[in-house]
Amino acid sequence: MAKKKIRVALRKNRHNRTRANDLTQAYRDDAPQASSAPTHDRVRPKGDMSRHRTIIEDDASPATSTDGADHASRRAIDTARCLQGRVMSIHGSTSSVQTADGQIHPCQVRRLLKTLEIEGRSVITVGDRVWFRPSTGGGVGLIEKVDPRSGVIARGYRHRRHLIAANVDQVLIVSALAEPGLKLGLVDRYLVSAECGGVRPIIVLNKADLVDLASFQWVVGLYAQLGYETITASAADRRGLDRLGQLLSSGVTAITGQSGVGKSSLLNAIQPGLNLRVAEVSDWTSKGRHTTTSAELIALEAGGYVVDTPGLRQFELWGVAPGQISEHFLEFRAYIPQCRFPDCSHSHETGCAVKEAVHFGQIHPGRYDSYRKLLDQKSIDDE
Ligand SMILES: Nc1nc2c(ncn2[C@@H]2O[C@H](COP(=O)(O)OP(=O)(O)OP(=O)(O)O)[C@@H](O)[C@H]2O)c(=O)[nH]1
Ligand SMILES: [Mg+2]
Ligand SMILES: [Zn+2]
Repeated sequence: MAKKKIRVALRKNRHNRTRANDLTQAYRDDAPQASSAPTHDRVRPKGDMSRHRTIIEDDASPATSTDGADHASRRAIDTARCLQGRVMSIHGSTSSVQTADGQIHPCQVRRLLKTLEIEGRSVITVGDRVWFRPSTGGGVGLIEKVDPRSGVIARGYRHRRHLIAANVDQVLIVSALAEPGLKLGLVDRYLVSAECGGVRPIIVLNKADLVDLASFQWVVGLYAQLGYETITASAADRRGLDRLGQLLSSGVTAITGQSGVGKSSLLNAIQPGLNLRVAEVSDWTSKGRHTTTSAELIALEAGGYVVDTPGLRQFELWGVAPGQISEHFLEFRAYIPQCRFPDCSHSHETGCAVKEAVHFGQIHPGRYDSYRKLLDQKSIDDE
């Protein structure tokens, strides 16, 4: 196999305090910690920048993107000395890695892998499949390699990628019909994000016990017509829970949605005894709640794994060029080839078939509105 030398900066793991790279902390702060990583910008001796180390890696496996894990996945390791497992949770610099026999091994990321960190972000995330050298004598294992990922849940925050979970098969996009009220712009944003990450989206309209459902039938119709499974649910009256339980019983499912929409409550209702923390009072109006503070992979009794994610206050799309956003609005597809200009952005152009379809009621104006907000990179505040 062809080998390639790559140069890695040494300063990354020499100067950063490990504690500052704590993902859990990032969630607690309600913002990915990369945004608070001025430690990189500290004044350094000039020669410091040139401190590099050369490592040899396989040159054969595909690089799907430029992030640290993909680099990490291309590293050659001595698999005979390693075990394979799945990252269940990350607390500080220690990850819990589960092997096929169900055992949990506390592991740290090998220092050489840490050098591939980008902006202080850990190279691993919950759901990653990793190879690690088990500890001898009760210590921690060392993660040597991360397998290539499929199905990622990621969002942007202050122009950086915040990876929440990897190797996810489907995502429940949970919104509350009331307390807090439905924000379809946010649903559309999560939908585009799921499609981009290669994860099947399922829409959950939650807290159905609080509203008259008749006035929301059009929402169910709108998304069902686009081919998205749309479930009305309530932890309070157990509506929709059978179907959700069924969906969750295989593969890995992530649960996303703004804070307070009842994600943890739904999981607790589906599997009594799970005891995920939920907000004690329905104080969805108060800011900075965020009861769930870090992502964690949970094995369900009925089979399948779930990742309960914390709702983030701001959610930017990540990894989608403006020109690609329209591809993820499925109902636009039929009209796009009829636009006068081949590079039509469906915003200001004359002869735009998409805008015409909105005008004639073939495309829902709310969906077009969501598209325009995403195109303009306007953040939809989830407060
Ligand atoms: N009426 C009603 N209230 C609900 C329902 N589900 C959850 N709640 C209430 O909504 C509040 C928030 O629920 P959580 O489950 O903590 O919400 P979450 O989405 O996990 O929130 P974060 O962890 O902050 O992202 C709690 O006070 C729940 O009791 C429901 O089906 N009906
Ligand atoms: Mg929660
Ligand atoms: Zn157009």
